[in-house]
Amino acid sequence: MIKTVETTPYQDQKMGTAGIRKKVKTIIQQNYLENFVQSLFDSIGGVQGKTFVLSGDGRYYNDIAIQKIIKMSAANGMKKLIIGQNGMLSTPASSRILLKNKADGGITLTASHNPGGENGDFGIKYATSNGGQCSAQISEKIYEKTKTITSFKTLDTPDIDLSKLGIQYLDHMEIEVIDPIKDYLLMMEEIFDFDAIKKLFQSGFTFVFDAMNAVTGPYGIKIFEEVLGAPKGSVHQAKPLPDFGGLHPDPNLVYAKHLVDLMYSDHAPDFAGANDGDGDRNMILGKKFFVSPSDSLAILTDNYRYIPAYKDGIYGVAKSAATSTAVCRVAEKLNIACYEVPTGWKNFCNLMDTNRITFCGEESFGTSSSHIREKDGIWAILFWLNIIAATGKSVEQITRDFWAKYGRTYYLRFDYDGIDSNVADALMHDLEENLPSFEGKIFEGCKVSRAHPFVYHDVVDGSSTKNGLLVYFEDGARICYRLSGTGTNGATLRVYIEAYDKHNFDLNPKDVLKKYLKIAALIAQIEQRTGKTEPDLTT
Ligand code: G16
Repeated sequence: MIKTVETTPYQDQKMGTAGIRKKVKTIIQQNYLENFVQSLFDSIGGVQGKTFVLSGDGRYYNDIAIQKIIKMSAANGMKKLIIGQNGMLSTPASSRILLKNKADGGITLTASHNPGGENGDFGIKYATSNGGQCSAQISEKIYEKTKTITSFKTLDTPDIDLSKLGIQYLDHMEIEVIDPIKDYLLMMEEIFDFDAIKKLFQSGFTFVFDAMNAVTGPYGIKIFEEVLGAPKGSVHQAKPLPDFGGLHPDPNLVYAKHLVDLMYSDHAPDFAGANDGDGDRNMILGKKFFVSPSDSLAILTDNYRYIPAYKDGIYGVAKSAATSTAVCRVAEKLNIACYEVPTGWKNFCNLMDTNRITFCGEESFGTSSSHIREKDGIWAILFWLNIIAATGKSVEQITRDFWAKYGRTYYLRFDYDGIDSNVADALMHDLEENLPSFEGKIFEGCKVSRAHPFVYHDVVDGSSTKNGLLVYFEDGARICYRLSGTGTNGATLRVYIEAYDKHNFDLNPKDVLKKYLKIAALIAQIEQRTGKTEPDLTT
């Protein structure tokens, strides 16, 4: 029985870098989720006769939200929903399922790398038929709709059993509950040399995959342990938990410190990889060795020929403006295009759809290729394993060879968290105004060569986006400032700094970048405006 429920709009349902992301206590307000979902449906011309992929990363409220959306989908005339068993799919698997089934859209319930649980975050990512997250223009349309919505449609019906694989019906809508891993595994087998990786494990190569108690645990067990033969127990924190076991499921040096500690101990295995809450981010570590995400993108690109799916050649590459320029040097050598786009994976999708790029990546621990339209944590780990299997070299050796060939780009991101949004906006606004006045000036002995906002002109759809402010130095160093689009607690100012060194590869990145951090704080007046004398987080 279709019910039309009257509702009043919320005014804070603007989507950020990747969908809408809020504290759980915000999302569970009366009709909050329903308002957003109905606005989404309405702003894309309804869902009558359409097929969607619907799932989540299993975080707190996933089970309740998914039932609400199933009922709303049926009431709005959706033809079919494809759902991962128990309502769960990783973000990359969801993109794969969407593309494989030529679905019209996808909804992923996740706040990605943000903490889960009752006091954590929840979110909704919306993907269009190309498998990638919707454009800023569509997000804007949805937001406009949320501000005036007056009713939504749902069904008065019991919950659907999502533990059972197969097809069932709700009213006229087909619901197909699928194995969340099968298609994703098939795709990975098509891309990588699984036999070579199996031999690597047979040779006694030791390995840890840390799923951070999040969605990719079962994928890790199946792919690394059962199919590739990594010893049982190689996958750590493998059971997806609604609160990620209290972890902040962001695989970086700070939030995956337990893994970093293991890799810098005397019991370190040969390799460790970790994924985030929804499985799109990755971290790569060797024995007593960390690979920065910007370097990882560059190294994978430089070694593409070892991977069966790419061995015949790749199109160009792309990185977000905030990501280091390491991959640009590889692209130059390979004589392929290197694009620089605003932060947000959706900005790579047009380039992939038009065969301009094969690989892309971001400093925020995301790397992937055109096999899907999302970043892919397990893909990145398999890529590294495949290179190791093909070359017989360690993570450290592969990285050192890379530095020897191209020089080392020292890179770190410094985050200033929990700033009042008005203060943060004013800081960015004034800094942008002042940028031209820095050109030619010398700070701490470093001369600014250029300083300007990063403006991207999409070569495919002609749209323009401004995202971040850039300051370049004559010595090759660079500072990028931008405000995070994924936080739920005030504003986060991110300061990304890189410095290039052709000869010295063993310096401490913090030492190398110290003077640029000082300059960054000085020219943006960070302390005067925020009261912060140092960043809250360095990754
Ligand atoms: C999302 C996007 C990424 C982007 C990141 C940036 O990541 O999908 O493409 O790099 O946000 O976050 P921020 O705006 O906070 O710097 P995820 O993993 O949260 O989906």
